[in-house]
Amino acid sequence: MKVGLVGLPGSGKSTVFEALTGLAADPAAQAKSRAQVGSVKVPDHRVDALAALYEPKKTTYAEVVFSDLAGARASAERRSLDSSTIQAMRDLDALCQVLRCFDDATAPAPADPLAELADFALELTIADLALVERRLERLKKEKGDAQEVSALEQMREHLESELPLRCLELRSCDWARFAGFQFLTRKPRLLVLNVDESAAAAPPPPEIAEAAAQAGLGLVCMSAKVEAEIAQLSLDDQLEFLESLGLAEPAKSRFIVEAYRLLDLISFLTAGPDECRAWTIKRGTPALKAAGKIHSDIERGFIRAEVVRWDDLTTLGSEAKCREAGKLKVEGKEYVVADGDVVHFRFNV
Ligand SMILES: Nc1nc2c(ncn2[C@@H]2O[C@H](COP(=O)(O)OP(=O)(O)O)[C@@H](O)[C@H]2O)c(=O)[nH]1
Ligand SMILES: [Mg+2]
Repeated sequence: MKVGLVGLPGSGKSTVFEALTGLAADPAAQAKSRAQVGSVKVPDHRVDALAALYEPKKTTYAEVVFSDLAGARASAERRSLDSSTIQAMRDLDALCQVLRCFDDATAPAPADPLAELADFALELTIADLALVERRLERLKKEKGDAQEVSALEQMREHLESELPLRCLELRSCDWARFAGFQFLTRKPRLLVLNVDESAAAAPPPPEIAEAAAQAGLGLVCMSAKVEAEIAQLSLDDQLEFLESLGLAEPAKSRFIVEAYRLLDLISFLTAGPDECRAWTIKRGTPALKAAGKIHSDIERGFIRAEVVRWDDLTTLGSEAKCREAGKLKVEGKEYVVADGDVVHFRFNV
């Protein structure tokens, strides 16, 4: 899963990146306006419990890859995004928009997260509209498919009313047909409200929570500066620092929970003396496809999936005990894998 940090310059993207990945901003990447990439292990108490049971050689958490899109520069008169940033955003699974909600003496204006949100939404809309118009022109010249033309005209009208494509139902074709366009206003978007240190533990301001809910966007509140400092500490010191701020966990954990919810992702697990591991899949994935996530050979030679719930396994202590207790299910290709399933795939090699 690739998540990109986007937003206006000075909103705190690089600081959020540091808070999430523990990696400091790389000035060389920034100077070349290149995206900096870092991954975050997804904290998972189920993996920890399985590792305590099996004492495996290796413990592997799921990972989310973040990129800090350093190229997002504003022009002086209009806070517009450059074309390389827009292109980089199209390749992402989700956009995480950082909004400045702290006062910064060096910033050109006081914090106005609602205006930032509206400006940025408009930028995404304009970028998608340009794409739709270019395609329409091409199709008209080439006398292209009438259904596609009609769908694109519907999109144009919708975007011209400043509405995101996320909330458009097409009349003449399926959205799948337009997957290659990577429309920005259809991407899941998570808002990160970057607040002042003094508000690190406060709930988000109600007007922003309301705007996020109305736009159908996820919202996480954090003070990136504080969280970036926390990320540099040892685990013990982290807990102490968090407690002194009135926080129960680092923003990273809340952030990842929100990102999973937004993208409708879940984790299934594999466990044994060699490795205990979490795997990320989309909710609703059948066992056969989940097997392919581990290895294409397992998908190809799939025989069956033996499934136990992680808490049954850690309570009862072994797969054999789960089988005796009737807690082990034998499932076929079509079985829809659930969050927290521990799966043992049987397959032909
Ligand atoms: N007071 C305060 N300053 C912050 C916070 N987050 C970022 N900054 C500062 O704001 C400036 C811009 O942050 P940066 O992460 O470089 O923004 P970017 O342009 O979006 O990557 C830097 O001087 C940061 O130190 C925060 O939560 N509180
Ligand atoms: Mg930056």
